[in-house]
Amino acid sequence: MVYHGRCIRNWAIAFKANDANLNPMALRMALLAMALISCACASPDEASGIVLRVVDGGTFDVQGFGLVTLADIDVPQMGTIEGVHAREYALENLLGVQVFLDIDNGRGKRPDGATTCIAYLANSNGTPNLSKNFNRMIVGAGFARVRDDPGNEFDPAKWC
Ligand SMILES: [Ca+2]
Repeated sequence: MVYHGRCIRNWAIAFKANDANLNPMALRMALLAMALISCACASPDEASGIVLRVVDGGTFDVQGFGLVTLADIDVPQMGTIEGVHAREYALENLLGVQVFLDIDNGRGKRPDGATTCIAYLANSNGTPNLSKNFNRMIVGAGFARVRDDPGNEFDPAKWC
């Protein structure tokens, strides 16, 4: 919830800076700044590690961190053909690669030991790639669907 507050403050600053000469170009720049700031408000650097094991399309093990469950998505269960396909998509994109995690800080681990997160893939230089939000990617690829859990700190409507 903290980063939402920071977003609002940053937006206010962006608008204030353009108050003096509000014209269509300035407005467009302000809107662009808002879009960029909105993406920057994610916290992809709370944890990072290599994915060692993929349990299913929405659950995997990260080296040095533990079990991750992806926030706000509904993934078909293993034992169904859809579940197998979702896991295959996760295997192709996650196994053996570095991920950056935005952790749901409001809750601890689930009873099964998994931590609710948004996972970002890495840029080629090893920094988090905010345009590669894996929660959004697996939905976009058709292997899962959005199911917002209002009890966590994330809002799928704001995914980059
Ligand atoms: Ca967080």
